[in-house]
Amino acid sequence: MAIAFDRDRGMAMLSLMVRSRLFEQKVEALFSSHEMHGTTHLAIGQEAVHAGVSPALDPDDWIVTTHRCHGHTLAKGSSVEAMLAEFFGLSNGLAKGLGGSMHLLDLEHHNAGSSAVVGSGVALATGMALQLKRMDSPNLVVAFFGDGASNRGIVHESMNMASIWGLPVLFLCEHNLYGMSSCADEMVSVDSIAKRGVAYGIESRSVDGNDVEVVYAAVQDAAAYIHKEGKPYLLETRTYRFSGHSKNDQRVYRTREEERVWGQKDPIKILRDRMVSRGHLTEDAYKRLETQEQAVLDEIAEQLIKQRHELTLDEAYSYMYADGGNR
Ligand SMILES: Cc1ncc(C[n+]2csc(CCOP(=O)(O)OP(=O)(O)O)c2C)c(N)n1
Repeated sequence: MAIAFDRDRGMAMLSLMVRSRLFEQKVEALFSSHEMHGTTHLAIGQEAVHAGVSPALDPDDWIVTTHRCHGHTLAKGSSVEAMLAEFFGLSNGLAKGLGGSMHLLDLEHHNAGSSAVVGSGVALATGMALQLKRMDSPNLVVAFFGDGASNRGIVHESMNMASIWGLPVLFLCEHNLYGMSSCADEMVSVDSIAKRGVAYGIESRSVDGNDVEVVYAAVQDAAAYIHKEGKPYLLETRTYRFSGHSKNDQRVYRTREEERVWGQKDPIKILRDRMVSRGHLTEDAYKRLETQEQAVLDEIAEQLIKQRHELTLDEAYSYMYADGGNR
């Protein structure tokens, strides 16, 4: 069952989704203009999943994200500045500039980070949930993963263990139809990844991942189940990444028509239109919101560009080892 956000919650969620979209568009522009280096994975189009998960949970619940982690990290409370600083390789970045776009972690905000090894975060989250249970903690861990990752052995092993040990894990599948260039229809043995929960005795459900009110309510229901039953839960969110898999992806494996159809289900547009029809927002107020978010983002990026410098090996060692690497 979806819930209807009141005006304040709706504005908070819309702001978060717009910030996430503009952040990623900015990152894309900075990579294209070679202001930023390395690679990046954008989740433009998947903002309703990001906004619908962490804000629906207790701030002390943990998340373990994926290589496509910008939106999850913003939604968990990290600052735009600390994230962008990380992308620029600066020591005030979330991983002291050593990780870049794919390795964001923020322990202060209960974000245990992400890894480039697809599916590996699910095992980390399951281990964390075991420790939370041993500590009698009231909190849970969200294990984000994609449709592609759902085929990995480590994900299946983690679900089995979480089930037999009754661990507080919310397995959160972000089904965006593709794993790199592979369409899930050809790569996943079931038409809904939620069905895989049955094999492990895990309660599961599939919901519209482009509707933030639906995701938010489903996450709250899942958390209530985890706490009441002392068991994990698998939630599949069906969505679509408008962007390519990573930098320079020309998206030759799918049609522009498919993109157009999904474009009509833009998660930001869905919430915006709903708020306008409820009398909670005007078109002008929406434009002001976008303009303000863009101005803040541009200002932060401009300041950070001025701070850029080459990280020396000595600096890197001093961040990585307590004794500076003893070199
Ligand atoms: C263990 C492992 N195998 C393969 C890759 C290469 N790889 C990077 S992203 C990706 C696709 C992952 O798809 P999915 O889990 O659906 O997440 P999405 O990229 O759609 O968010 C693959 C295969 C990797 N990084 N790690």
